[in-house]
Amino acid sequence: MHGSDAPKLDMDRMVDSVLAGDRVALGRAITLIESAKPEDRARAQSMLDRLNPRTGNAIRVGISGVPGAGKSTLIDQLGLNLIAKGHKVAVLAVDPTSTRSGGSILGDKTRMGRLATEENAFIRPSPAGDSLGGVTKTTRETIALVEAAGYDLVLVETVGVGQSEIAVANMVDIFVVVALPGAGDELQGIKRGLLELADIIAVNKADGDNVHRAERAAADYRVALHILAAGHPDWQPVVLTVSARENLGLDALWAKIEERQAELKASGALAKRRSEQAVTWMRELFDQRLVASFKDSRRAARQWSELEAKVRDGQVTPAAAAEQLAKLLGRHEP
Ligand SMILES: Nc1nc2c(ncn2[C@@H]2O[C@H](COP(=O)(O)OP(=O)(O)OP(=O)(O)O)[C@@H](O)[C@H]2O)c(=O)[nH]1
Ligand SMILES: [Mg+2]
Repeated sequence: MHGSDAPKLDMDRMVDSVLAGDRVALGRAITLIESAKPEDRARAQSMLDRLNPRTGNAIRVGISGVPGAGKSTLIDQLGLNLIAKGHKVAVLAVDPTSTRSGGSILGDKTRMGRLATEENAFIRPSPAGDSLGGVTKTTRETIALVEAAGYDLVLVETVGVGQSEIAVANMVDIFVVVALPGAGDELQGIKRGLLELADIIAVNKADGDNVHRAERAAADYRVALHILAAGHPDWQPVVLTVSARENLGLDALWAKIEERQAELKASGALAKRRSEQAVTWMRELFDQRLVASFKDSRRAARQWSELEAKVRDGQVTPAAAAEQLAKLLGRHEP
């Protein structure tokens, strides 16, 4: 065997093992796509290209909600229920704050402790210390990998307090917002922007003394959504009450998810949504690449930091600075 064949054979083996559902290979493949080294990026891209025909077969569900709403507990229980029905469940996270807050969304493994030990579950925390753009890229590519590995349900957890929920909404088929019980019109701190992304709102912790409050919160959400959804005939969000801890209402939640997915598929909306997502994704990647290669140019980098300082001091307006930088794009120099 020639030495130069080794990387190719290595890649063949990795692709075959991922397709065979080998968890170790899947873990290695994800590590490869998380890598920022240029040589790894080329290998990652060729791996993704080869796996591409075997992707797209999962139901992709985003799970968002304020901190403490019970997202992880819900994913743990729902995941177990679905594994019992014969599904293979992958759980990913989009959490660009994981280093700042000192713990990843899934770092607290106890909340998914039961699912984590299941043969047919694959849990991958958000890569630490990356920007939202970086985490988004990794998560999208990881969705493709787990689909190629035979997982038929992908759950993506994210906290609904920043931009990450929009990033997640742009990579899933169905977006679920986990809400807390509690009456009152402030709707427990959930931003309108988050509600507008929701296909399903699951008011969680509908157990013990909370049952009544959860029902009232659900009624409040129905009213709020009814108003928000006016003028959007394609958007018909539903509200359910569940208890992740007591495993109540989760079958109904799953039935809704499956029903929605089936409707989307039958009407062609799913294919449309996914191709729109692909185009948006291409644009985002291009923007990222453009900015990165621009900053790689020494002259541009120098100008960039000088102008940034001037904008900070108020010497130059942001618009004028952007205009000056854009002019550099027309010139070709290292
Ligand atoms: N009573 C009750 N408590 C619950 C339920 N689901 C979750 N909890 C509790 O709520 C707390 C937060 O649960 P998590 O699942 O970690 O919530 P999360 O939304 O994933 O939180 P972050 O990842 O920190 O944003 C924990 O103490 C859970 O035990 C439920 O259905 N009923
Ligand atoms: Mg969590």
